[in-house]
Amino acid sequence: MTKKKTENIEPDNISRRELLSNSTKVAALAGVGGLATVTGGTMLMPQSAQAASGSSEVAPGDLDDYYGFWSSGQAGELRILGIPSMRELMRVPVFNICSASGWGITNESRKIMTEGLLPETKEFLKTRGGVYQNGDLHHPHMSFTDGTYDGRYLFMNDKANTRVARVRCDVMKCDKIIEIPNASDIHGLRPQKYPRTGYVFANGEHRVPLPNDGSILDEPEKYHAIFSAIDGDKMEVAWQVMVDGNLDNVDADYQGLYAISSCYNSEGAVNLTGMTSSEQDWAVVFDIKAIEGAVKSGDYTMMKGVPVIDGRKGSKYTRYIPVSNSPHGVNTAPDGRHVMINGKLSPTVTVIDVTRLPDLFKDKIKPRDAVVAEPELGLGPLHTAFDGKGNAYTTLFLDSQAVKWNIQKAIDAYNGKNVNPILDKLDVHYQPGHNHTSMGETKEADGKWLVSLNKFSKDRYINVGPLKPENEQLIDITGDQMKLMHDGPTFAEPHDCIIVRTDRVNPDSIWTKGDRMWADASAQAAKDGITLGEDSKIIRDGNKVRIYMYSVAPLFSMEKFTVKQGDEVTVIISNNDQIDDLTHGFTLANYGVVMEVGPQATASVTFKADRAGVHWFYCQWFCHALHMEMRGRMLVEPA
Ligand code: RUQ
Ligand code: CUA
Repeated sequence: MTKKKTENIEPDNISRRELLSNSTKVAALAGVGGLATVTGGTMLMPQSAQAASGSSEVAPGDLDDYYGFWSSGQAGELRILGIPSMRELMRVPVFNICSASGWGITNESRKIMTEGLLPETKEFLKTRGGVYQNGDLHHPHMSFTDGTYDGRYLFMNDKANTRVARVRCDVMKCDKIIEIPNASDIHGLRPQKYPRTGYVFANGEHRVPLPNDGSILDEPEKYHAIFSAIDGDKMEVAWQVMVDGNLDNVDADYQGLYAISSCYNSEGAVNLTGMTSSEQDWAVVFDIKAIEGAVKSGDYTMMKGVPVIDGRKGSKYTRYIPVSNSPHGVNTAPDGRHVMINGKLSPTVTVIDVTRLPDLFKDKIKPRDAVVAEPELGLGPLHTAFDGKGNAYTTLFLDSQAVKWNIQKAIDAYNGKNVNPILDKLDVHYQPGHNHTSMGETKEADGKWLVSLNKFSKDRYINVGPLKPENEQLIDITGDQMKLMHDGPTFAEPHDCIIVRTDRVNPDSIWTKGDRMWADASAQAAKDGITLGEDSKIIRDGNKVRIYMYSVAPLFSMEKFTVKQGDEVTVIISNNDQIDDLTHGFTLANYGVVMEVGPQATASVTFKADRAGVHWFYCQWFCHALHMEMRGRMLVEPA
């Protein structure tokens, strides 16, 4: 649809950003709602005016109110969008190989991609290029402090190769990737919300034999699914819990006491008919304090260096709350009390009240007594988001709708009152999976924007061939009725996202010299007597050659270097430019070598100089009027 500015008129000569940057004026306007106010001859708009005005337009040069952190599914990267403009701002390579930045090719990225792998995986990858070439990034979530985003890290899962990664929010680069032992295929992932992250909870979705070394094959009754708690500071698995069924999604409470996972395939089957044969599956509740106690007291089995607690049905560390067949999304409401288990195959969402969980663990109540509502919302409920005003927004995959409903009304209806909790339904296009509201998974949910991540775009765009983009829709939720504002096509597959107020994230514009990202290069330079960014030198060490140079637009400090065919060459480049947005690159022609070198950063890459001849290297990041001339030669003497 065409974006238009309506009711509220903004003076042309004052940008919204200028107005909003004056925090005292904005504070003075709190509570003014969607009305424009005239103060001292200047017309001011409160921040909420944008949503209330019925426009999602962010004019050229104006900035967005929120960061959207997007997954990319099987593309393996993290994406950053601006909300409400839905402009894609950046792609952060994580599990994928990136042709622009050299992620997966540079020494720094390859270290991150390999150091957290299990020994057997390192061995397996030896003949496969050393790193995994793909990933399946479903769920990006930010670290929390006291129930809201703290802007330190983003955590995300890789379903394809059983990994969890962390992205530093100061530079928006991945700094850790770990492989999760004992589990298979990490799917659901959420950070601990309180008191802080703390743990990152991660579900191993598929059941496999333990150990999965071929000694057990087609005996599904001996397969297990594993729940993991990762220490988000150290990026190490703290403990694991073995469960019954397949773990799907997970969320944490606001008390720091429980994590809850949806769990399907209570049948323990290995095919579709078997997995969906029973009418009932579970929400599994993990008692974090009790599990920590078990780790202390030794009530676990050590497996691949991780304490694994037996949390199968009947264990004191878990409770299995029966819910209808094949539940999917798990979402804790910002009221700190209600956790939604989305029905998927059932038209219902099951609402669990966390204040009843202590009694459940004491066996004072039955598992189903923790359920306080179960509204019937429509077909295919997958995920639920919140506005912080007591309302929930659930995606209906089969109905292709977003449904807005009231949590209290759903509880009243469950208690026999004759009320309809459903407040509104909106068609989305088409088949929504996840949805997300602005700040919606924190206690600061602000009820402004809802994004519906739709799996199909079908007819919404001009045809680009058999493979169509997905479609993400921006919905204004400030009014009683949801209002569709914007269609945004995206490439495979924006599985999930979070929407974070911009004041929570403060990335640097240039790197800090000596950053730990290139600690290895710094250490090697010190050994070689090199000052990074100052020395331009070739160090030969047997058949290992290290080329130290720096760059200042539009020059590399070396116009040529000579090596011998067969040498193992490491090129280390420090970008001495100190200006915002002045990234250089290093692409070595016909060697498959590329790297990004940000302002004040150092990056390195190692390759075998097995092709003799003249090979130009050039800067692939447009940096200067003479960018095309920013190049040099590698001369490889034939052996
Ligand atoms: S799960 S479409 Cu991979 Cu996020 Cu629900
Ligand atoms: Cu440096 Cu282009």
